Amino acid sequence: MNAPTTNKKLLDWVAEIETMCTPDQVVWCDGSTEEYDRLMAEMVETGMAIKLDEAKRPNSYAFNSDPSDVARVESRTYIASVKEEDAGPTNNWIDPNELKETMKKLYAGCMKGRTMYVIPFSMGPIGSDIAKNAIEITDSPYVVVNMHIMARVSTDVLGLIEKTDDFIPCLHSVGAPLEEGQTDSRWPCAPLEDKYIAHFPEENLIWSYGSGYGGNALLGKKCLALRIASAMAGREGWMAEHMLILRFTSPEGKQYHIAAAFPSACGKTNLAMLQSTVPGWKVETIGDDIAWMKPGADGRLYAINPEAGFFGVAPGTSENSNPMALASCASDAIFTNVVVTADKDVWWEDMGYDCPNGGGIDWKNNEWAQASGEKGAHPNSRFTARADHCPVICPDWEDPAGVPIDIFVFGGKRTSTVPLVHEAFSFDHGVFMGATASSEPTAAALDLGNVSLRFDPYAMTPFMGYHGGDYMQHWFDMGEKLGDKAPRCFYVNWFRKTDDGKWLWPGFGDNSRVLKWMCDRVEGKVEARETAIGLMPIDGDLTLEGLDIAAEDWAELMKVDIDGYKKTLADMKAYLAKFGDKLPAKISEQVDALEARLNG
Ligand code: O2Y
Ligand code: MN
Repeated sequence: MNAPTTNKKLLDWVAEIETMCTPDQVVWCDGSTEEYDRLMAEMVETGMAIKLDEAKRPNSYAFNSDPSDVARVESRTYIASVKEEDAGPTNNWIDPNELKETMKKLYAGCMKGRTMYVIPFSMGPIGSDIAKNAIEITDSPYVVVNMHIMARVSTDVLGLIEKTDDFIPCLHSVGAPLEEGQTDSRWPCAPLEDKYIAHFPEENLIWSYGSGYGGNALLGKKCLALRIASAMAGREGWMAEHMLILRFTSPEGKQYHIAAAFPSACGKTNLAMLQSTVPGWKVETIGDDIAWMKPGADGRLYAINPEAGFFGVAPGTSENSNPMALASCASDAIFTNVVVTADKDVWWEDMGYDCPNGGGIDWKNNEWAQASGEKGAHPNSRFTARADHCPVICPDWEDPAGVPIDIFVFGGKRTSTVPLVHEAFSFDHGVFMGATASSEPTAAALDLGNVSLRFDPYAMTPFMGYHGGDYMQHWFDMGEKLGDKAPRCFYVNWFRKTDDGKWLWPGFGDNSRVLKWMCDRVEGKVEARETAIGLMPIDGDLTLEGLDIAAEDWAELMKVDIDGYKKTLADMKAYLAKFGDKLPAKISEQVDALEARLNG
């Protein structure tokens, strides 16, 4: 196909990659339904995709990855800033020239026997002030179809690139060239030691090699919308955060916009689509994973969701936990590493019912029986669903101006110590709460090893595109810029357990009770009690009506565990020391203040 652009910068880059990677052909993508259907048909033909039953799951497909390629690989993810000190202690660093030399050797001829797709896409509504235009080059048709759902793939983006001469180049290869006559594997990828997920923040450039999975390969998501965007935002005075965005509307019609940061697989998608149990209050979804936020003309902070779809964790998604996510993937969806049932539908663990017919084809592409006790779906298996298929999508989710944020929520998965909810004394205290958020690790990262507690500033540890200390300082700077219009900050923990392992808080829809208390605080409708860690609900203000919670369980959820916090404080100090002299003085002041309060 003739290139559908005359932009020299883009044509030169595509030609340079073609010369290096030597694909059999180059295809410029247009984001059309015809293109999606054609690629799916080709992948069904080669056996990479399974077409699901049209009556049960219209226009939907399942894929199984290679067992070695099932999640983001943090150990192979690099921030290749010019100076090592600019990558900071949370990132792997290699000198950019050295990394490019290494990767160029891998890229040489890597698309032999394959098609090179050129995907024009926008993160954020096309043409929005805060959106970014980008091009992903990939040799994976699976990536193309997922990008169709997760980003805005369109030739309109090429029109904007013609005008602005500006785009973010993202290069991806599965790293598995095909020799003449060689049959392709079902899920081509490279061994771990050849995988590189590389970011060059000073050049706004992404190079990914060797993995076809999720965040490693759909480069608009974690690579662009978080790692590269956070570096851009730090330079330009805006924010790119690992946050869901929701609208919470009161019975009187007052809207509150909440942005919440939780580490991977801690229930962001569930919270974003929550069904409120507080009478008259409703949640509408704006985004489930990433927020881009800029101060608006009125001095408030406005947020957009740069994505167009959800790449949600399948296991645990059920009519009970998240009916809206299930509805989002009822049709036009892609499933990766789930069970394909005998009647060609999908199933995963904790879907709320047993696998129909007792089994199917598991994520490793083998016959599988649920009775075997083995997991049928990979714990990090995913659905890719269109955001506009979510029944509770907010009517303004694509407003290019974004929505004004009232509340920031931080949190993590802590089975002990951290109470259900507390509020920051000030925005700076909130920045500290975000910087010292901690969680017990999950399945979304392949290679964290045996870690019991992970400090995870702003849930951004794997996604900060520059030094974490500078990143924290950027939060303080944003607070200064926003002044009294800065969002109010809260910290939640939905995951407390009793000593015998029982959940203390019902979670899911009942989390709306906690959100309602936050809104009441913003409105000045309720007072709070001052504790060593922050402001907490006065009994009776956080409605428990209709809930069957024992008084001692509620007391436990509302308790400030001073000894537990003293231990966390010691771990926190050791963690913060990693940021060296880049640790903002305001963080140290907050540590001292917390220590004094805990000892007071
Ligand atoms: O394992 C992957 O590649 C997906 S990771 C992911 C996907 C959607 C939303 N968030 C995440 C994450 O790791 O935070
Ligand atoms: Mn995420």
